[in-house]
Amino acid sequence: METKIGSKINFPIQYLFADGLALSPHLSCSPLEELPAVDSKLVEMLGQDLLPWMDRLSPEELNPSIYVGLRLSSVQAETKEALYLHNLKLYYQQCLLEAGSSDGDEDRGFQVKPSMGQLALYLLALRANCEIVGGRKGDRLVSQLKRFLEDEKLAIGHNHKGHPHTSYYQYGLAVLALCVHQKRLHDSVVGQLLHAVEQDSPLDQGHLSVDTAAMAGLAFTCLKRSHLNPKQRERIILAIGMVRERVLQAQTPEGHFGSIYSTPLALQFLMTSSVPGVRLGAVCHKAKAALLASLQDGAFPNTLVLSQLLPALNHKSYVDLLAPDCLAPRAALLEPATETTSEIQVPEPIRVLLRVPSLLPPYQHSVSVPAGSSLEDVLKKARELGGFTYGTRASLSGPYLTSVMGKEVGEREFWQIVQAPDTPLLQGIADYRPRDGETIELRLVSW
Ligand code: B12
Repeated sequence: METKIGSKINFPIQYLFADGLALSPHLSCSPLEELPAVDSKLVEMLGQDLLPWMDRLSPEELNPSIYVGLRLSSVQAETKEALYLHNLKLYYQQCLLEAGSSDGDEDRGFQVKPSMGQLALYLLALRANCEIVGGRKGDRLVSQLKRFLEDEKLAIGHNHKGHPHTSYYQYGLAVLALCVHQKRLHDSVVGQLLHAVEQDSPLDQGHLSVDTAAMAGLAFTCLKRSHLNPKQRERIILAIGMVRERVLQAQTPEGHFGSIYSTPLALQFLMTSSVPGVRLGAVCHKAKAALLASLQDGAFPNTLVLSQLLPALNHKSYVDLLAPDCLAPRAALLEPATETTSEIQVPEPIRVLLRVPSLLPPYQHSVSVPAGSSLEDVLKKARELGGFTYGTRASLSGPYLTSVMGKEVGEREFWQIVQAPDTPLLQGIADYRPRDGETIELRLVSW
């Protein structure tokens, strides 16, 4: 079973806002802004949550995003960081070697090859250590990523009617990763991402998620600053404005951009996107306040999202990897003290109704689990009871549900997790903890 991080963070809310942050309209998203003292305490606690993950060095658990998040944060894991990067290098370079010499023999060595997005995150990790890819190994990595992007460009097609094999999120991530290493992409490759953003009308709800838009915005900002595609400059500047508008329009009354979990990337993007005459301070501040309130409720147990949040709390974004500051002082993280509980409390049992309406015959069963169990525990219990099966795939966000009752997802389909009657969950099976009496539906949907 997955071990989860993120014990509830018990900051008194008045402490979080002790310096009057909540009311200051002057706090901008500018990276030049002084880091408020309250943030450094918070960052330290969040960084500590990442520490146990730095010890997980098996190929399935290595996550370049964690490394990038820490390097762009104000905290450091000292020797663990170097060891982690070393293992990332061993794994990714080995994968590339295998890819180069596989001769179609897919089964040798690593079971699952890194996706375009994972390779891109690895490139970001190298840059976070102030490395510029070069040499034979580096060139192979860059060529591989460029090939991936060319394939995606073709999959979308000249008429833009197709879809990337992965997603526009990974497309943006790959453009960004090559950009921070100053690797030029053909205008037509950048053009496909520009087109996706240009066609995404916020008035029409927008088909790109806030995360995807923010990732594209970070990629465009990098391209703008690096002058890598001068012929596209005007279009890039306009697209940055469109992304900004899309992200700002997605702000909820509480202050999040999209959902709580897309706010970290949205903030990273907005911090890079200061415009003369446009004050983003108040909106960004509201978002930050909403995030802090959510943290207070222990709402950030997912490592991947934490790794996207840490840079934002340090007023940094992935675009800073264009010129990373590897000498910036960062506070050393201390291993969290292990809690000793004297009494072993047996949690009350709760009942969760699990439904799979998409299949014939539909499945419906009430499952009893101890209070505090994850949805994954519910699925396991249902499987033990018989009549229910499911499968998962490891991902950087945790276990991703890929099949239910033997039904594997097809292209551009996924098993959506919904709290009945109609609320898609904001967390995956490992992180979400259902309450007593709740009904969870697994729906096969297209995306
Ligand atoms: C694209 C995307 C999707 C696509 C993935 C399909 C595809 N071919 O790309 C679709 C639309 C299907 C999807 C589904 C879901 N997603 Co989604 N997704 C993303 C997005 C925008 C990018 C992921 C990515 O490519 N990362 C980069 C690559 C390199 O990393 P990777 O690990 O190899 O990527 C894989 C996983 O991320 C996996 N995946 C995608 N979403 C999720 C969610 C969870 C919880 C898990 C474990 C895995 C997972 O699919 C990726 C492609 O294989 C992220 C945004 C973000 N900030 O990370 C949200 C994000 C990860 N998704 C999220 C959520 C909540 C979901 C759902 C649980 C929604 C739901 N109610 O059903 C489902 C997953 C259900 C399941 N079956 O387990 C949240 C997770 C928040 C959290 N607390 O961890 C994010 C952060 C969005 C957000 N801001 O709220 N997602």
